[in-house]
Amino acid sequence: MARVVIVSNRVPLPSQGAKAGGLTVALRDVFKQGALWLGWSGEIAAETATSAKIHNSGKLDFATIDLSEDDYQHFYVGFANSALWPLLHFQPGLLEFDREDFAGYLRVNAAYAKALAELLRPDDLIWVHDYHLIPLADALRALGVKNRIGFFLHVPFVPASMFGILPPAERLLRMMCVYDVVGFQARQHLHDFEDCLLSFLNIARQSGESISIDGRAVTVRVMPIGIDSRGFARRAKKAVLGRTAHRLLESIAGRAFMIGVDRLDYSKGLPNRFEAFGYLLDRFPEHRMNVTYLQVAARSREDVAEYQRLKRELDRLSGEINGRYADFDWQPLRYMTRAVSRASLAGFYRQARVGLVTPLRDGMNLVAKEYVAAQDPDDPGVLILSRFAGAAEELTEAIVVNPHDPEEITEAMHAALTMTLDERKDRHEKLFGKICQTTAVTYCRDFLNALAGTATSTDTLTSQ
Ligand code: GDG
Repeated sequence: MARVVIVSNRVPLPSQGAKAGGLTVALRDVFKQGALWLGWSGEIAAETATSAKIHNSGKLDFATIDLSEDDYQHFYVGFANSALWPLLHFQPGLLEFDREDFAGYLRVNAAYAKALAELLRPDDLIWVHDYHLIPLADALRALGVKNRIGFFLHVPFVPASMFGILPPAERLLRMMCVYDVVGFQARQHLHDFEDCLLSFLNIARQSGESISIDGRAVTVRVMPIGIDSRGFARRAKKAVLGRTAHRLLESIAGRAFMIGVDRLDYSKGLPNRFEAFGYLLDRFPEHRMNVTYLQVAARSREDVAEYQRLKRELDRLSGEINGRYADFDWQPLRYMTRAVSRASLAGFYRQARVGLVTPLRDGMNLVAKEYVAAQDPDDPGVLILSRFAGAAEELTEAIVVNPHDPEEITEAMHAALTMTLDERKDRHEKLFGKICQTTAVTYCRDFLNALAGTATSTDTLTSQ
């Protein structure tokens, strides 16, 4: 059986403890059968390494490379997170393009390729993740690597009119076409990718899931990421009996409880959500003293200036809302920028009458799925979901909102807080059914089957 080699920007090294992050969470349970995972160590060194350090960890070997400060700044802070991330989240106003950053991006991808090429076996299946690594297949092919290589984009893709803003748009698009398989979270992202192919390269999909470029076939497919829904449901059921959940329950003192869990990122729509909560207390006085909203917003990418601005904005908004509405024994908005443990999170979701997931754009958004999985089917909470999260293509029984309209979010909060038990149960049953259909396992299996060239069979992963 072919070995699976995963490449992503960061690797979930057990010695560094679990970090918040969608990819880590989705893949953790699946690759128990032996695999290699290569990525950045998280360490800065004098020089970027072109040979990896190997960390043996049971069946899963990790290979890491250190980056130089200069490469970290140009590749990670610069091109990946100050150009590609804002653009792919429809924020061209935040895009900062710099040729030196792009050169750093190509240089680091070449270093990853060199480090990986030394470790490859001829029949390895190489699965590359996310926007940091678009040029990797091109860099590997330049070194003579012949293995099958697939790419999955965790974030959205954008239409040609938006992608074209990026100076090296066409070059990046060509690099995506070097892969054998390119996977997207949602139909809309694939549609926008095809729009770019047509506009920039004059390539149209003929039939099925293949495009033809320079005499090669590239499989392009929607493969939505999922979670271990039943496992997460069990975890939540247990967590709610634990000490942390008990402390939360005591502190909310019988009030309705709403939760949001997001990395502190401008794509997650947090200022609008906070504003919407302020309007809720303004417009619907019956909720004053009767609802508590907890926003867990773990800090991320603090080296990028825009993230520091966002934090200041949220500090201001939360202070304003609490200053205006709090009473001596009630704080309406609890906002924390520390991460909480995964077990605590599962219990918190289950205790929440409303799950707030209102990103301005999101590839998928796993929090939406975790919230649904964690609910008590006999007394479930209500998911409020942005129409611009990839998850909205599947989770249509949520209350779906436009996250750019805080008042629409307010109305959704009111509807969720006053929804009948029958309606909550009905919506939850359908949503839970859906997240059990598309799971972390089906996602990995679909991708690896496509990569192995056995797109319709289901045995690639299970027979490992
Ligand atoms: C990218 C795409 C796509 C968050 N805070 C804490 C914590 N988390 C966990 C959540 C969830 C994960 O992190 C976040 O995943 P998301 O999917 O919501 O978002 P991104 O990190 O932006 O991920 C996204 C994803 O990749 C996967 O393809 O869905 O669209 O942007 O699992 O629970 N976990 C803990 N403490 C926290 O404070 N333990």
